[in-house]
Amino acid sequence: MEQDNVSPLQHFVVAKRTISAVFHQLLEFVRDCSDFVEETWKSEDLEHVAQEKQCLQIQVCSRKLTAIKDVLARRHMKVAFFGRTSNGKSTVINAMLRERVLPSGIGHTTNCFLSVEGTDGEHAYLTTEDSEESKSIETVNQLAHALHMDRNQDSGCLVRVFWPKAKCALLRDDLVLMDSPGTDVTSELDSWIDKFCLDADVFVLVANSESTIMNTVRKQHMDRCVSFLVEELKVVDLNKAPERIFFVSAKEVLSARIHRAQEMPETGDALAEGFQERLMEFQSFERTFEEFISQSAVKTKFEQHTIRAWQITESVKAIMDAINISSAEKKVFSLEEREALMDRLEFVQNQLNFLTEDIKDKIKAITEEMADKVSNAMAEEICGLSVLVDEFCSDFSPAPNALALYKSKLMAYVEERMVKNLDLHCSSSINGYVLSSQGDIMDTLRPLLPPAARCQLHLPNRKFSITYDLNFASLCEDFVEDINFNFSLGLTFLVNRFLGPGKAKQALSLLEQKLQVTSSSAPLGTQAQEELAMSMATGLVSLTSRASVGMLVIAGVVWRSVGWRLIVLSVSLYSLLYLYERLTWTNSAKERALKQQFVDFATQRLQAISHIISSDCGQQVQQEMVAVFARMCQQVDKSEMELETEIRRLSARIQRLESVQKHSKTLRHKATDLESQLESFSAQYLQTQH
Ligand SMILES: Nc1nc2c(ncn2[C@@H]2O[C@H](COP(=O)(O)OP(=O)(O)OP(=O)(O)O)[C@@H](O)[C@H]2O)c(=O)[nH]1
Ligand SMILES: [Mg+2]
Repeated sequence: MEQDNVSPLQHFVVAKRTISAVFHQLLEFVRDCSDFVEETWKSEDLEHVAQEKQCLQIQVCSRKLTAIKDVLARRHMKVAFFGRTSNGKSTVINAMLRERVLPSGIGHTTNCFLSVEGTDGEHAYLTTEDSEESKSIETVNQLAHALHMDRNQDSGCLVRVFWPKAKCALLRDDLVLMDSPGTDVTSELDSWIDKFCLDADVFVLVANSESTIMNTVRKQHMDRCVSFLVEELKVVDLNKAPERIFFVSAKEVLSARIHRAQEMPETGDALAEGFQERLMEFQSFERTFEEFISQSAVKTKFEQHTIRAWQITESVKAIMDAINISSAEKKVFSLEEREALMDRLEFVQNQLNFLTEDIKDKIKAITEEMADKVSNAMAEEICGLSVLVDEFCSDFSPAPNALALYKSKLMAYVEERMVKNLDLHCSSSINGYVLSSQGDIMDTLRPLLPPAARCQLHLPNRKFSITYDLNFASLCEDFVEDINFNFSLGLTFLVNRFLGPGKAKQALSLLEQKLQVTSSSAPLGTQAQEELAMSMATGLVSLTSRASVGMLVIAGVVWRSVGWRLIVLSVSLYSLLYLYERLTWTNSAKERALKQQFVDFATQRLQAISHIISSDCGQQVQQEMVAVFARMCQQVDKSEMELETEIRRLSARIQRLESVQKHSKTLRHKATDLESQLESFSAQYLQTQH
């Protein structure tokens, strides 16, 4: 009948299951948090959003929770029975277990601490402190025998008896009953009680109260017990104390229960006077005991742990809050930093485009200016060419080979001197100008570079030198000198004088041909004759046009008036002059003539190529400027790329920070969830509030 109701012990069992489940979740949660904090702390790009201290703190929490979880799993309710020897401690336990589990008898029976707890197996067994081995027992006699046979056994030992749960309902609910040797056995008992019973949730003092059938005697016992509980132990209020004192006959209840279990007719004790009353008192004791132990055990076994769990969730929350705040702050910084970098990148890109146009114009202007400079210098050099040529001295010989050598030497000399002069006049100023312009460009571009890179921006070490590609050898390749003797009043000269060099040449070559033909006694070709006649005719026409008819008239008059003497004199003078000129036509005269011809020729050629040379020099300047500008642009490009990389890195970091922030919030919510579970556990089982 008494088993129909749900045992109050279930309160503990359910509470244990509930709190264990909460702890299980809590442990999983704290492990997640630990992983998260560690990962965040170790992640380099997050720059200590989480700290090592937090990491260690959460690891400590995790370890504590693991320990608590293990302890909780082993948690059970424990009741310790104590009292003087032979007062019936073992008998009360047996009565509660409804079976003779523990030995009892007259005299000192229980000689050590004996705990009884449930086992899921079918067979009872016992274990002792000094060995791992479990010893099988079937009956109480075997147990008594086992206990007495063990010589090492003394009162300070603990023997754990495991009794099949199937045989006894009470043991199913995590209950451990602890029997002790009589308090009057040894003085060491106190320390043993500390050792084995300190974690007991309920203490039952079993006292002998024989003859309590008489009400007067019963009252004396009651008064004594109340005063013991209230005044000596101070564990209960005076008005509550009587509710904690029970007058029972364990011996009767045990035997009646065994009889009923064996379905035997109730005899003996069961029929004794007042038995039903005492049975009810025993049941009342059992009920009260169960309620007490359940309430008390839940409180003593779980309250501290619940508080601890609460503290852990609080500290986890604090850590998550710290991470949340720190990641939010860092995110703001990163966003600002990225914004600034993006602005900077845009500025650099725009400015570079703008400056490039400007610099291109500048380079163009410099190019033109430098070309002009070279052109002017060239003009000067061309003017001074005859001086240069005059200054040249080398062995001169009209022999063809020697002459060719002389000319090539002359050209090399003139070229060398001219280049040297140009170099002297232009190069240093061009160099200076180029250098200062490059410096200007550099100064314009420098602000586009990050401060650290600014000092790395410098002009190229190599010196820019301009090349003047005159190349006289090919320029004057087709120079042909004329150092044959030409009498100043000779036919060639005169023809030259009157016909102009082109026609004179034609006429003279025809004349030459005629002479050759004459010398080889061959008749002059009709065509050649005609051509000569034509030349002479055109020459005459030209003569008529140039010298006036008046001259001819004067000549005729002179002829008539001066007569033949003058003609002889003239011829003599003419011959003398010829002779003189012929004699003075020496090598040095030839050299002079060649030099003069060369000067004329080269002047003409140089004038023709002057603009090519100067624009080539301009090109060289331009190339140099463009190359240096390109190198500087490369530096700016590099810094742009660095900016872009940095922006990408920051974007990734912002994303990471956002996810850390989100995760820390999620974990914080989870902590709050767990706290509300702990709160409802406390409200339901501990009647406390955090
Ligand atoms: N009349 C009566 N006898 C009892 C009662 N309870 C126990 N006894 C008897 O008292 C004797 C001692 O009982 P135990 O249960 O062995 O006492 P204990 O306190 O365990 O003794 P130790 O183990 O020696 O300390 C036994 O012979 C029991 O039968 C009871 O309620 N009424
Ligand atoms: Mg005993």
